[in-house]
Amino acid sequence: MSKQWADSKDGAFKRQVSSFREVISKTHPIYKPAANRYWLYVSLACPWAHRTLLTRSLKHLNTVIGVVVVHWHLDSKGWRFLRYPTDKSSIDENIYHTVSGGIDNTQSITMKPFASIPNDSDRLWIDGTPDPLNQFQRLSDLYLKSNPNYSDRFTVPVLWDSETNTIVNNESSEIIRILNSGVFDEFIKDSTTSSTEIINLVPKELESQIDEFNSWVYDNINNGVYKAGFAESAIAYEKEVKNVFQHLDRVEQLLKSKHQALEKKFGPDSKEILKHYFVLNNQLTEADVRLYTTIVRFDPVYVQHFKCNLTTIRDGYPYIHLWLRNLYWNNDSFRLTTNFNHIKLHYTRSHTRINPLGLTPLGPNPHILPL
Ligand SMILES: N[C@@H](CCC(=O)N[C@@H](CS)C(=O)NCC(=O)O)C(=O)O
Repeated sequence: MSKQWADSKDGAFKRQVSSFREVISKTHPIYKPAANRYWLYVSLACPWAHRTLLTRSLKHLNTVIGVVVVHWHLDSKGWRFLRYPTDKSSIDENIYHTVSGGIDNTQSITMKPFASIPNDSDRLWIDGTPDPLNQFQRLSDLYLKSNPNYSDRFTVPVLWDSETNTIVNNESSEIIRILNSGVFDEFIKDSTTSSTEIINLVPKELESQIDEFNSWVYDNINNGVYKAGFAESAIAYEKEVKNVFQHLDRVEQLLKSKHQALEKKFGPDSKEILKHYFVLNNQLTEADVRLYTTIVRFDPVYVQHFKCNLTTIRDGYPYIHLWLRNLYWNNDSFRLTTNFNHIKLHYTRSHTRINPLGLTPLGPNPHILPL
């Protein structure tokens, strides 16, 4: 199996290519659109899985696509689920359809100090969920059920078909396009939502702009922080960390000119500004979704854990910081799918090569500032 760590001679980190790449569509011979047939297996810590959970929520698919949440601790055998309760009545099916993915997000507020949480903690709906479909113990069971010869890493997210018991797709960028494609719109039960109100995160006329933005953001920011954090030589680390900040500067400039244009249009103190304050075309798109899952982790984790500490978002990037807080505080989907406890515990306890003692830093306090 390939390693999570830097493999190459120059100490640079290379991410593995995903293996399951099917789509769901009316014309697909196997994977037809349906309600309650497809499930997302996610980690609330993982920025790639977070994209899919966020898209599911923004598209009102919480009652159409189920969610299983792995325990935040990634051990030597990979991701695991919580033990399936012996008392089955304690499994409330509805819990799989909540916006935060089956985890009560208010736990973030009432959670114990990090020091008292062991890595094998087993708090149902807090540390993760069981797998209600097959009662599997490990994410690897899904991969091996789909392909007994699978020999790569067992990564989240996974889009799973409960009818054929196979993985449809394990590449987050493709899963979010499937969820956005509209194939599930007819199954949305949310009576307050008409199909015209369902957001299209990749409108045709913006597709090439979104792809172009995603491509440099992925390489230099989303994956850039991993390349800095997993680097195994000072030369590789220094090159990558500078590169991350050069590209954050680029996003900052873009958002600054956006904000200035909106101020001109609506007046400097207008409430309208934040309603249009997104990275592309004054509307919420997939570009915001994909950038958000990295930026929201930046100050709490990437600054210290991945040593991306030339500055913080809150201190060094006022326009990105405003954009981040606007998404988090003004949009339920962003806030409720963000779980700082899973995020902090996962990175600091699972990457023992970076943080051998597994101590979880308490700060920053708060994890995200008010708007
Ligand atoms: N290309 C994948 C990458 C997913 C990925 O790297 N997930 C990480 C968590 S952040 C994972 O599951 N790692 C488990 C492992 O390496 O054992 C995607 O975007 O879907």
